[in-house]
Amino acid sequence: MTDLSREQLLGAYDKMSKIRAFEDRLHKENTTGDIPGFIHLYAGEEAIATGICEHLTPADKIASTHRGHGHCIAKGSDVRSMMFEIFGRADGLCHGKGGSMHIADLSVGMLGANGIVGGGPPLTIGAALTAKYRGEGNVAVSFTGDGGSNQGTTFEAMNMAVALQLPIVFVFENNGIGEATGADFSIGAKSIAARAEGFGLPVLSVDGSDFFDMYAAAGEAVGRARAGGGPSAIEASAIRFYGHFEGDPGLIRTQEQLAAQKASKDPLQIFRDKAAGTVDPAELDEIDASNIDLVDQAVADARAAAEPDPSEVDTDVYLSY
Ligand SMILES: Cc1ncc(C[n+]2csc(CCOP(=O)(O)OP(=O)(O)O)c2C)c(N)n1
Repeated sequence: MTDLSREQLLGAYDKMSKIRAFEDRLHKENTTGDIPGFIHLYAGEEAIATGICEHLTPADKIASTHRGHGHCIAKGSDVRSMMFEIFGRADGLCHGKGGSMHIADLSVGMLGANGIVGGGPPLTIGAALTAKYRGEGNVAVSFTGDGGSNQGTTFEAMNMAVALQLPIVFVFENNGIGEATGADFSIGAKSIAARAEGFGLPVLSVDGSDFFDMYAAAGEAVGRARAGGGPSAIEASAIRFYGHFEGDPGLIRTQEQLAAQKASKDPLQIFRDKAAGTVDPAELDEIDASNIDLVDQAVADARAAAEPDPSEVDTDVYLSY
């Protein structure tokens, strides 16, 4: 099944379970009206970010999308500081000034969530170029949705990555929908993978609901980049469990369709099924319970914490060189 040790398996499950606990809780918290700004939840896509980030070090850089909490957690950001950030608190990861859609954590190589669909790939090109010139074996990864895969910025980035043979992996998270537009309609060529191949990238198409598939593909692509073998792309299919944003009535699919999708494409359940025999389900239950507690405490602390002082409105915003 995999060459991962039991400890590595538990560590990977812990990340996916943290993402799920975080997102499920935010789904509830958002209804209170106490969270400033929009939030987009990553539940259902946990295996994609985790499968990739298990191959990365803090010196490797990732660029996220507007759906960025899972990428942050998988890259190693502190869940409590993330919750503070999403509640707009002074002690948040970005001192409460980024919120959900611009959350970033340079300490772990997470260059940021991004309100500009297709904004991540060009950012990652910069990081990959830096990595190549420094020659320290670091890599860059961009996460992009099926909608973002149609952006001109993404095309330019893929072309530049191939032309310059950069150490980069383009991960396309194909959840089948961009806001309320089906990928089968918006992708003229009908295949993200074939289009990426057209740019000269080696491409792997995987079930992004399956951590083990994702981990194997990521190992190949990240390994190639790290060894100086150039860029790759991965098209990972998955479903999102919630609406496009919190507050979206989700009319694009019926509750029955969603329930059927969740029953067959739940990354945590797929992990449990595949890891049975290697990992005791009771250990995974304990991980889930401890992550629910962690998030519980993070919400309570964030709610009680101070907002940034108005006098600091323009700090952390501009950078001088
Ligand atoms: C340049 C730009 N165009 C449009 C939007 C509005 N918008 C926000 S999210 C989104 C859909 C993105 O879909 P996808 O890339 O598939 O990611 P998903 O939401 O499915 O994770 C759109 C069109 C935007 N934020 N930026």
